[in-house]
Amino acid sequence: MTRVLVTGGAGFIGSHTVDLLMSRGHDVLVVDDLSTGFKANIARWANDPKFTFFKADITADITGTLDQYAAIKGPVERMIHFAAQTAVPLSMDDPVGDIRVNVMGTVALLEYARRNGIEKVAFASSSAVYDDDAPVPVNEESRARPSSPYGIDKLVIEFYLDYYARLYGLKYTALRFMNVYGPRQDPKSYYSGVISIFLDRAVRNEPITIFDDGEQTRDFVYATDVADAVVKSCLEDGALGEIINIGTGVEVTINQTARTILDLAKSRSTITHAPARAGDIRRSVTTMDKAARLLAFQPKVGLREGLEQTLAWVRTQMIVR
Ligand code: UD2
Repeated sequence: MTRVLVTGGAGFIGSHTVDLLMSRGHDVLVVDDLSTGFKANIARWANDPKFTFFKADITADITGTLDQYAAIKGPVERMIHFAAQTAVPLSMDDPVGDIRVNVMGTVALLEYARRNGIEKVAFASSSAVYDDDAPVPVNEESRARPSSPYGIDKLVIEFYLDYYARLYGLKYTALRFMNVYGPRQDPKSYYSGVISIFLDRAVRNEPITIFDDGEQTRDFVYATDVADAVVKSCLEDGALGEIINIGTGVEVTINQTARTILDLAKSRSTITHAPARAGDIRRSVTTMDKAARLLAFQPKVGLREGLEQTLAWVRTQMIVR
């Protein structure tokens, strides 16, 4: 059993990763400032002796926190790094603030990792690093040319990981996520994922807005499948120094996605169209070869099943409100 630090572990994808690690008996330390994560996402583990939560910001010095944990449990052995400012539009509004959290916060963690002999780091990167004109399907060799400070941050961190690997022998795997969806994705901000927004509107029978003609495509991957890839890349010693796309390889239009959601929810929501969102890419889907070859990664949850499960969760949230 391994002691794993999960930064951003109270967030959407982070908490699914924590669930998987805990269910396999690992000792998990979550560091999260709860800026976009929720304690409710990890509440089920609160009384488990193998679970520790520290509310802390990665840009503050968390060395003391990690040392405190090490004194009680033993040193952190592996790290999964999710903590970040994840909103693309916010990164455009405040690129300096974005670097502070995403780049400087990460480099501080990498310094901790190499000074304390952390065995391996798994990093949550993004398909936002790719050129908007990348070939379809996109693969890991496609040109990286981010269209946002957020995408630049993720690419810069990949370079830092490579630097730490070469200079200090730090082991790592970076995963570039496609469009992740599932329970716990917050629909309430203007940069929320499209599926979380559509499901939220559908259960309330409120109109949904499709930008452009709706024939733009995405590769939607379910959160527990992403958690599976992350845990593999953290705990297995393969895929060293590799960058791997995590998606499904299935390209779906926004129109199809909307129709499936309205159908599953038996919703009376109407669909309205609005002009294309600035900077939206037209088609996005990944090849799966590298994830299959290096991580034996195979997504288990198809879109319809994933939408059903997410819908069930959205309904439980309506009762709570
Ligand atoms: C995703 C990531 C983003 C960044 C980017 C890189 C999510 C939530 N966002 O943005 O972080 O990595 O990829 O390219 O994964 N749409 C509608 N109606 C709505 C909302 C969205 O039609 O109410 C459309 C939108 O125009 C787009 C598609 O749905 O064509 C997906 O939008 P999104 O915001 O969920 O994700 P995306 O791919 O723009």
